Amino acid sequence: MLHCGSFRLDLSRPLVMGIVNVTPDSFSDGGRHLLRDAAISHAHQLISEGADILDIGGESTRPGAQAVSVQEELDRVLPVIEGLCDAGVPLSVDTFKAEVMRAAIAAGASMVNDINALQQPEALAAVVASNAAVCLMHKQGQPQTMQIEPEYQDVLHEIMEFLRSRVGIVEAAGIKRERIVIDPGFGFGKTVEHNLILLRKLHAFAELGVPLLAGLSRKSMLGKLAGQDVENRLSASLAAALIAVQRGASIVRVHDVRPTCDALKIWNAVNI
Ligand code: 9MG
Repeated sequence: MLHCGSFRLDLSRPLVMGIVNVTPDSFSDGGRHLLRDAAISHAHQLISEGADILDIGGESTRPGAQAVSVQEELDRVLPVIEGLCDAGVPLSVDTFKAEVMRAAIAAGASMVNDINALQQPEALAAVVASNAAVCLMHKQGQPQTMQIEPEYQDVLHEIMEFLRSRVGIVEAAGIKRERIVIDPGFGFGKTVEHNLILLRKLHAFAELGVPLLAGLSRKSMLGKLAGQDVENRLSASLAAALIAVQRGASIVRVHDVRPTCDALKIWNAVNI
């Protein structure tokens, strides 16, 4: 069971985390209210398609994406979280900023998805002071530059040791294991070959004793491998999600919820 605020998520079957990007480029440039309304209606659509968790983010972390201020991020995500807090599924806030974590949790978020693994000052304290779950993700470098020649001696070992250390620190600070999820951070400071090694060896992360989340949906590695632009990566994303689940992922973070749920129904029928 994952303890996620007042929710208890049964991990005996793989869960689907639906992505809700509250960024002007993702929905509309038509102003704050339109952005909020579009994000909320997209979120309801993802719930009707079978999403178990929604991941709501106000700052893109794609390579080269523009950084946004704390206030701008708050203005984007809080109205969406407030509008969805009775939607019946746990809401995760995708942020690495402590101020945004605190406000999002107060508004109803029950999980923090931190690409920075709670390393920013105050981020750890913000989650400790709550009953929210946390996803600790690995990345090398910063989103603006992380894809410029990422380097590892042993990518699997380095990422496992980073996550082992973060789980230890976070647990020692008072966040129980039941609230912790780990994520190798596909595409965050990794070449296609690094990502493939991680996906091939994903089973190894089970050793850390906490659930694993995998985010591969529409990522550029899939584009490179399948020879498809971002609009045409559904098949590759489904293949990647199934491989991740087959190799131990408990949660897959995806854009395309309905097709992923359908694919997982087949997986479940065979495996559960
Ligand atoms: C925000 N975000 C983008 N990609 C991600 C991934 O692979 N994992 C997690 N946890 N968050 C992600």
